[in-house]
Amino acid sequence: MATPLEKWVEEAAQLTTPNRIHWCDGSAKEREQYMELAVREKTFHPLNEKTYPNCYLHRSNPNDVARTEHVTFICSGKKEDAGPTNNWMAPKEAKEKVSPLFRGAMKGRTMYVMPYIMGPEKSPYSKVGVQITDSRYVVESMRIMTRMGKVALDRLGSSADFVPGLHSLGDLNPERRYILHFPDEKLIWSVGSGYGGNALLGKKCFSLRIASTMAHEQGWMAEHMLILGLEDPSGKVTYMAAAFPSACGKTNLAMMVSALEHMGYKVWTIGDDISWMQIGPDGYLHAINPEAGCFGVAPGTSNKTNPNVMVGLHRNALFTNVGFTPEREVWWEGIDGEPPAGMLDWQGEPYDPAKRTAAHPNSRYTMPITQIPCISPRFEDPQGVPISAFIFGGRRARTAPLVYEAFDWAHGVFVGATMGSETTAAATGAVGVLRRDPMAMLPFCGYNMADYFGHWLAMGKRVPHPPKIFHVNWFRKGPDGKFLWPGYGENVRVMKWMLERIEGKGKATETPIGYVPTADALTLDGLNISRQTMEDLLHVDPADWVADVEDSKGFFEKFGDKLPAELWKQHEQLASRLERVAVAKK
Ligand code: GTP
Ligand code: SPV
Ligand code: MN
Repeated sequence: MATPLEKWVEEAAQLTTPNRIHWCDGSAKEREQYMELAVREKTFHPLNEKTYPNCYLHRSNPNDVARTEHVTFICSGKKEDAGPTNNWMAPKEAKEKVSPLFRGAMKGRTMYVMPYIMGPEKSPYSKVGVQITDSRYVVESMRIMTRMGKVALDRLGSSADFVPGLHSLGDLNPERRYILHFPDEKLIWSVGSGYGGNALLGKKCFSLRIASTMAHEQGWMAEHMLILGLEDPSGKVTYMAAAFPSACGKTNLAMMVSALEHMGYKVWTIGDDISWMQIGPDGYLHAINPEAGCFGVAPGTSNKTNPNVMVGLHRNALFTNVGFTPEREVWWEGIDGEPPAGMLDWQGEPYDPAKRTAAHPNSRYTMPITQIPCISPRFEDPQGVPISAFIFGGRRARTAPLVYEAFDWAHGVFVGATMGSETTAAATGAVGVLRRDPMAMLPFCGYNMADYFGHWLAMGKRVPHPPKIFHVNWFRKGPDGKFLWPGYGENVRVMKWMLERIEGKGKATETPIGYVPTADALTLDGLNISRQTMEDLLHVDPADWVADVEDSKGFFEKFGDKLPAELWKQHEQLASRLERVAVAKK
């Protein structure tokens, strides 16, 4: 008798009518065979065998270079369950509308069936997904990003407990592009795009949008968070998870080479984008990284900013939409040095700075995360790692100080819920516009965000040892428009202060928005930064914050009666603390 998986694959084949069906086993031999085909058809271009062994360049359709949030839908039974921050379509209507785009879409092509595990192979917290696709780029990306193939099929057996994801490139027309999530069925449909977050369905679609609905139903958390361990001079490792919006520094923080390594502070990476967390037997939230790879922003990555990544991506890596040199090496803005002569830009044309950048601003590398030198020895730990701190953050040219600590869990949830960040190239649309992006989940929460806030508040009550909550801003600018803080490896100085706060030490001033480090609380040895700049970085300007409170009020109002009363209470309390400061000043 056919298994639920076989039945679903059969249905998908009837709809898309491929020439043949291939079940991916995830083996090295399979990769080799596919790569040969993919190179022949120019989906991939092999890089220099000496300097980048087993690495390939891919150029996507220029209209398909980032996530497209306007065509991403949550197809819950009721509109209210998707909430005011998601696009919604009724499930039946969505299927009627999008089925025709899948009909016959794989004619003359191969359908690949990829079973995959999100999470360590042996972890009880891991989950199985199966993606169908007609894109070899997607197959090779999923091979890196997940535990794909036989290993997943073995785990699944004949069970129906998997998240199906149907994907086809379609005709790559943005007018016929849809990314649909059916939270009731735990099903994903994606058509018309080959881009990462739209097409690698294990990533944002499953591990965040669908998983967040599962987590809500089952009492755990699926978050857009990196996971790292900070080792102190005694060798003790404290684990933290941080939620920053897309292209706001998760990968870089997770893999940083600590500027305080000589003092014994070192960072170990567990994950750089997504965290699944359950309450462990020790009363801490335990986090696993569902992914096996890293899909990172290329521009700005260099031996200076992120040497760990630079080591990692010299083998078995894919590069998407970066520059290509005559030596068959990759190049992007910020990699260091002058643009090499004779380079092709990301569209495959001779590089001309007057025309376009060498690499697309959202160009990416894809590599097995275990290739970075700082991968944590607990990366595969089935029980995950206990989390002592949550860090929220975003790009704020002003307003938010370098770091502050929330007063308690409920206040921390408020801090996360009112997070603001200037938009980036990771999604299509304007760049640099301030938008509210709660917990960095605005584009990734699979249900009504008001209920999501309620879930966060409830989790705080259920977790015996909830993480402390912090907020950071590496992107504050001075009047000259330049970043005030050097960032990258220097961010460990801020993490060290957090560690001290977790341990009940670390000096702080109480401000209306939370605890801010005193001017002398951060270890600044070896860093050439003026006292004035530090004061500017840590400054809490009441006028800016009054404006911010006003803006977050408008955001909260979108949720109507559904917004938890606790968040309105926090909002009023912040407003009155700011008021008090203003009165005291007069
Ligand atoms: P996604 O993968 O899209 O979710 O992005 P991310 O959050 O992982 O961001 P990533 O670490 O890739 O950084 C995005 C951009 O911000 C890159 O161009 C980095 O060079 C830059 N960046 C990262 N950390 C810092 C920092 O501490 N300071 C400054 N100024 N820039 C940073
Ligand atoms: C993001 O945009 O947050 C990314 C890239 O990490 S993608 O996987 O495309 O979502
Ligand atoms: Mn990243």
